[in-house]
Amino acid sequence: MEPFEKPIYVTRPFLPPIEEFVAGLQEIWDNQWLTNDGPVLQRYTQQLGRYLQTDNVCLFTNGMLALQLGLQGMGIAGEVITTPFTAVATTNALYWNRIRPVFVDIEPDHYTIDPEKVEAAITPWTSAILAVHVFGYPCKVRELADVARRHKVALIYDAAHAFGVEIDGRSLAQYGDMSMFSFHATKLYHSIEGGMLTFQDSGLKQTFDYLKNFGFKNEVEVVMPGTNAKMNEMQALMGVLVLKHLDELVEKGRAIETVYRKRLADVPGIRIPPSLPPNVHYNYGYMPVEVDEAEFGMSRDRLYEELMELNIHARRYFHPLVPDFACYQDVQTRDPLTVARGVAQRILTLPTYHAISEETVERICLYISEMRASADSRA
Ligand code: T4K
Repeated sequence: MEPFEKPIYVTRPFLPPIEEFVAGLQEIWDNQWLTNDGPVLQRYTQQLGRYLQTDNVCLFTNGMLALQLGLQGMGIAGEVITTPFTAVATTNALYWNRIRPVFVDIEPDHYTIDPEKVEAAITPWTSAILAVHVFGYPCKVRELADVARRHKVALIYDAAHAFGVEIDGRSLAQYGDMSMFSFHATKLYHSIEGGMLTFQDSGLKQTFDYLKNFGFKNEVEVVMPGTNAKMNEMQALMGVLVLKHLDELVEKGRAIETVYRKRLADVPGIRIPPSLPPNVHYNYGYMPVEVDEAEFGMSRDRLYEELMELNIHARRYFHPLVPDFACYQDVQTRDPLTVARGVAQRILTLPTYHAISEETVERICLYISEMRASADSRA
């Protein structure tokens, strides 16, 4: 097995033609307006609103701050029921609001929070559910909405991975009370760094605008102790330009996923999450698989290392589980998180992005199946 000459990363950002970015920069130069609700940001906000069919859009410098300020602006406090199988940013957003995370288990197919476990964990102190459309796989939105309604708690989605995902032709932004989308460079759709909140209560817009700009109402009035979480004009420009290419990025991701599914389907010990139902329009931003050590003949970590030797930089998103990080170990968890712990031990996210060739994906799959075969011959 020959290593790849250049590293094959888990993802690479899509960059629009540089001439388009330079033309946009010229406008920013002419405006001499770099941040603080500039004209490019305003145009971008409107564009996103049209795309998502909502006026309730607020942009931030990154997804973590968007979620943190979103929770603050909604007045979420006490306990929030959330998933352990996510990027630590989800839980950190609770931490920065002094909210206690209550971790409950996930469902095994697509790794999203289990609505029955959520309902069982509700207490008088619960103010919200914070669910994650992890890898862009939609949560069980109807079941979660029922639980939230029955118990009168807010339903908030970390949709960091889910820009472009739709159920029944409706963007995931239309579900729940508020959703946060990350536009970080490692996401299928990005604005270099960036974050967006979408929400149902239009009254929140003003609060979010205050919170991301120190709490300023005007030059002489500060109405709440906000922070600085504004998106700048260069980020907005990148967001505008990448948006034009979203459909091609999704289509490319779909083609790559098809190759992985075909080539890995018969490799014993490699499990690919089931295809999503036809009413879901997926964005193909991630390619997670699970490695069953007994069946594959090699642990997930060993496979990760062997791939690294071949210059294939797969990632173990999301291992360790958030409650297992040192800084969260004193958070009491009643749920043993059996499914999440198993998934975190087995998960491996394989490279997928617009510029990866199908030949490269074929070669990655071939190496994985050869490793399985050599594990067999050693046995
Ligand atoms: N909620 C969830 C569920 C999230 O996953 C995240 C972020 C957030 C909230 C918070 O959203 P943001 O505040 O980030 O908007 C990455 C990202 O930094 C992070 O955005 C993301 N989740 C997390 C899952 O992944 P790392 O540590 O894996 O990134 P890094 O630097 O190792 O990059 C991964 C690979 O991408 C590299 O091996 C090479 C490639 N890469 C990366 C960058 C930055 C490039 O080719 N070019 C680049 O510019 O965290």
